[in-house]
Amino acid sequence: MNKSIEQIRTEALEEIEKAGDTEQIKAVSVRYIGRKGIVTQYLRDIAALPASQRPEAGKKANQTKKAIEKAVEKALSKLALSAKDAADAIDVSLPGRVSPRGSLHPVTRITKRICHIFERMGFDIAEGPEVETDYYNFEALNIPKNHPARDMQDTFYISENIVLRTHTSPIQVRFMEASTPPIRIVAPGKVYRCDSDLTHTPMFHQVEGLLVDENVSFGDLKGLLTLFVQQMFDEETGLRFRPSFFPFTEPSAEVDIQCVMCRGEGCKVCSGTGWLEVMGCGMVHPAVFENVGYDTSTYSGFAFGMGVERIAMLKYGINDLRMFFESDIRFLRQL
Ligand code: 2NL
Repeated sequence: MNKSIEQIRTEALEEIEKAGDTEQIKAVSVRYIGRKGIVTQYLRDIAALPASQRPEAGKKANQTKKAIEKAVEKALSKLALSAKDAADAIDVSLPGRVSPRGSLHPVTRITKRICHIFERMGFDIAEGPEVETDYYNFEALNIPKNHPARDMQDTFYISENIVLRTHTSPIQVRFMEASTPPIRIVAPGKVYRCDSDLTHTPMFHQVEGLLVDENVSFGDLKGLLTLFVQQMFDEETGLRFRPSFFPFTEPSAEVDIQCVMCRGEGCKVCSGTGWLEVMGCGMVHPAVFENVGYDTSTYSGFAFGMGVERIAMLKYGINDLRMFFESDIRFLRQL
């Protein structure tokens, strides 16, 4: 026994204090209170002391052993706690987790853009039901009972008198019924036709427009649609009005714009004609005004309608209509 028990105790506690990991703490523990440890040995050696010294020496050695045990235990649990803290800690140097951001569908974007151009010219947005009565979808629009558009082959019938609207015109009929001129509205929305092939989907999108006031002329219609085409495509885009027919307008016209691909030279997109059909229009038929109770000697008006997918295809240079409906994220991200 060349070292005092106090000295042994001080050294042991110092070593435990310095031990950096579990391994080192355990090694210190073994060295002092293991089977052949310094304190263990010390306890054994007490037997050789004179009887008078044994109780005092034994007491001190046992206290030392207990103190070391406690210190080891404390050091180990402190280490375990700091390991847990490290595991829970936030590493501020890691790159952030990026959550994918959504965006508007190209059809929605083009719809908004079309509407916005007319809104800036004083038009309001009007909406209405997609499930319509035969009256609002056909009858009020001067589409007679025997008209091919009314055929089951072309229209989705819910029942004898209820259909999925085939155009957004019924919105405008409802709007006229509920108000008095002057009226300036655009009516965007989904429309349905019993048709499905390369260039037709059973559901597509339309924007129609209606202006009713006193002394509205076909010249006003031409002026408005010219401004629209120049803002939707570009200032340089030429347009022409070709005579056409719709039951709800008279006279009626198709609007063609100079081909956006070849600028009117003639190419695959415009089938060599240099022109692309973009919408239909005309002066509101007197029969439609009569159906909504407007005095045709006071009021006149014009209306127009366009397919949003068609405009979107021309704007984005897409040749397959089905791309809009497949929800392929790679396609949608490109636009
Ligand atoms: C097209 C042609 C058109 C209208 C829609 C309309 C609405 C009312 C009265 C008269 Cl309430 N007309 N709408 C007029 C002419 C053409 O759409 O090709 N759409 C895709």
